[in-house]
Amino acid sequence: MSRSPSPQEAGHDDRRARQWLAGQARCTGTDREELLHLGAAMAALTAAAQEREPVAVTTAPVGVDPGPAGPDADARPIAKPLPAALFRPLDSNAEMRWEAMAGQGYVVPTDRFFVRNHTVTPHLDAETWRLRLFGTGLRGAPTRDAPVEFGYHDLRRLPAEETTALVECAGNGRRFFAEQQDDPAPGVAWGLGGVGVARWRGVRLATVLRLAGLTDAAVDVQPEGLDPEYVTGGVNLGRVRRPLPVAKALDDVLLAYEMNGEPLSADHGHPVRLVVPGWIGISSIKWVGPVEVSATALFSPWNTRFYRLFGPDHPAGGATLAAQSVKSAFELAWDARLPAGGEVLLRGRSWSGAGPIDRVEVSTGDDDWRPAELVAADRGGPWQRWTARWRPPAPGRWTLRARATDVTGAGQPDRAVHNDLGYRFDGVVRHPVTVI
Ligand SMILES: Nc1nc2c(c(=O)[nH]1)N[C@H]1C(S)=C(S)[C@@H](COP(=O)(O)O)O[C@H]1N2
Ligand SMILES: [Mo]
Repeated sequence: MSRSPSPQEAGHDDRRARQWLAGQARCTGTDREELLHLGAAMAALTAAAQEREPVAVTTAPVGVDPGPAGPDADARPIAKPLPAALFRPLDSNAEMRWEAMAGQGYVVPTDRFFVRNHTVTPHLDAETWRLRLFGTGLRGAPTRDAPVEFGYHDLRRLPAEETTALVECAGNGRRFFAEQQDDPAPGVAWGLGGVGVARWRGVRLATVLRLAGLTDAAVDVQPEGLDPEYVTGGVNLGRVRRPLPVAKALDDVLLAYEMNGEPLSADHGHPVRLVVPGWIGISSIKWVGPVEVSATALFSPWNTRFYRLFGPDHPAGGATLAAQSVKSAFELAWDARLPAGGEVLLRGRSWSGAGPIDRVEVSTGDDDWRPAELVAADRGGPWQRWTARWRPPAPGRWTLRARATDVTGAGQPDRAVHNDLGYRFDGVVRHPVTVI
């Protein structure tokens, strides 16, 4: 589960921001002559591409959702059960309770994996679903209405890959800006449960892009979700979408159709989603349908308005959200009750978007920091389990703290740096417990 070095989102976004300011952003019109020229070449190229690819037939069952037909037929924003022992609901989202990970293995079981929905979970039929690639960065499919298409079974026949990757919402931990720093930020009030690690299986986006006729001119790849369009403040911003630079798209990005050994469930992107290892959760577009591949830079509200760092501590126009920050969580309920008079084994996990965790320290009192014991098998992976022994000196209220440092040397400060939209909380969280 090692993570190969991949293009840094920060560099990409900064380049895009400069191009944007310089007025190089794509305008919507398509050159008619180019369209006709490329359109003629498309059919031949698509046919040739399909012949080239070795076909490994699989007999895996198709995960057809039993729910009602049509994207908006189900009024509930989240389809799976949200038992109070596993989740804290937050509007159309649900965060995992960290005590739900106590006694679990490395990955988060799908029944307790957090859900982040801008609108509602759609119920899509894998049999009629299509991945539709188009754009000026493809040979022969310049426009949205004449895409290169792949069906679910087409993807299943392509070479499969499996990766263990972490998905975390950029706003995870936002609640603590208000609770610990008296600096509230608008948006979903995540505790630390907007994160999860799963085993994802699918086909590399690179494989599909090459089959679709990717050219050397391609710059950005923008997947779009098939969930309802996102309306905020009375403005329809269209489908959830965010561009990726082509270098990242060709690196380690997966078009996933399985999560933890099962076909993707409705809430997590059935039939197919992107998994973009190391990048903030919004990059991993669920229910992907159209994919624009462009020879010029692409922009969406999800990389210009949202998921940027705004505020006095950041450049005018905002800074990119690069890899996720360092965080640590105890596998304990908030206000957990722990038994007095004996030794308690505290368990937790730490993670960082910038690289594997190198060390973790735990405090149970006034700055009595001591090293936690790391689970050796997790070294180098997307998160790190750890344990620490504690003998509570007396009954009463205690505050537990954990702080991690990743291999790049990034750690967790006592106070996270402010940004207006409350992303990237990396402060040390004060976790209250009662010893009885
Ligand atoms: N189409 C679509 N994709 C989406 C979203 C969405 O609302 N619509 N939410 C994004 C965000 S903000 C996050 S954090 C992850 C969450 O993935 P999960 O719900 O499987 O945990 O999905 C991303 N992909
Ligand atoms: Mo997110």
